[in-house]
Amino acid sequence: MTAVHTAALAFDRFQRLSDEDCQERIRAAKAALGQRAVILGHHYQRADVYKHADLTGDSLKLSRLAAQTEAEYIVFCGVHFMAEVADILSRPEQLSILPDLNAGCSMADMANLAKVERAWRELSEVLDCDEQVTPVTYINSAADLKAFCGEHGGIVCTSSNARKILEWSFARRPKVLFFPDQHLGRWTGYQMGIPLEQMLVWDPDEPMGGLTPEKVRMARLLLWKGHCSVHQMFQASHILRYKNQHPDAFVISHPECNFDVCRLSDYVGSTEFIIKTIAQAPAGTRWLVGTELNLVNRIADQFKPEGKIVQFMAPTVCMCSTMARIDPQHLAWTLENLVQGKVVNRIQVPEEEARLARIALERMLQVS
Ligand code: CIZ
Ligand code: SF4
Repeated sequence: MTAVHTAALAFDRFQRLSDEDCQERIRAAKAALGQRAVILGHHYQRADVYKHADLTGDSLKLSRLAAQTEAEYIVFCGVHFMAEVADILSRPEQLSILPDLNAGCSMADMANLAKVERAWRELSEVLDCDEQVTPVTYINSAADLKAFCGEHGGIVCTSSNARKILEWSFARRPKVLFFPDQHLGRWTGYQMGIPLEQMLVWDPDEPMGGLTPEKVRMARLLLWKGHCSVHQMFQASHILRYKNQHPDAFVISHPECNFDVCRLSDYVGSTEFIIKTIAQAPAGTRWLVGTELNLVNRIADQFKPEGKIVQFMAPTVCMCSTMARIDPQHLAWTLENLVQGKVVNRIQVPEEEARLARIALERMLQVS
């Protein structure tokens, strides 16, 4: 590992390459690495990077699959928290790599350990948190928040298993502090029959989350004031307009969309769910889809031969701009360094943090 910092190929030379020139270099480096590297492509990844992926899927599926491979290097074309999960769930000898360290998740950044610890302290003034509150973090969060959940009897969830995870949580303690995505939390709580008045937003920038002690005592689900900047672009009006033009269309949305969008949708679910639902639908059906553009474009192309019409929900372009930072230049740079035995952009979760985060992730894997 010591050579890593000394003689790695500089990124500058790659930055000037065209997207096309990178394609051949990526293919050549991949061939040279063979089984030693596995490239993971998240559903939201841009097409010119996604096409090089050995494995594709959502964040959890990819981390699980990567851990099952023999690969020494896990090159995660996704965002930072995903590469952290891959590091935590993979074997000690496998290294997790994020081709651009700036590929973060704006939603994950809406919660941090200092703010969550403050929330926990403030809640402890009103409640016995260890007896009454389960902390639940969406997988879209930093590893130290997963560790916080591991340490405090909490758990991780994804958009595929959020309901099972909340059921597990409420079976143990009467309240849940859910972060960082208020929309996933609210929609899941609503599906479970929790009244909206018992799901209150916790604003981490206000003392006591902006709530009174009475409200805290009354709430069952405390929803962190966070959201996805991509999914917040979809609006109820987009659905109403489309349904007006195409009354026979189906609407399918990701649970990171706001409550009105979810309520007006025929189906709500994770990326894996969206793909599966449209795949299984009869030929000739029409779909309006509320999730990231790269995935919607891919689904549209994939099912066009079956006569399925798949359209993007918003009139404007909504892409995950942070994931898009993983471009052909960064992938070529990462792989060519690996060919030369240089590991760049390794994501390594500190040991104790990883141990606690693994507890919360393993609870989730057991429950779902
Ligand atoms: O967990 C994931 O991969 C994300 C970010 C979304 C989803 O629904 O799969
Ligand atoms: Fe994060 Fe939103 Fe991008 Fe998903 S789409 S990775 S929640 S910023």
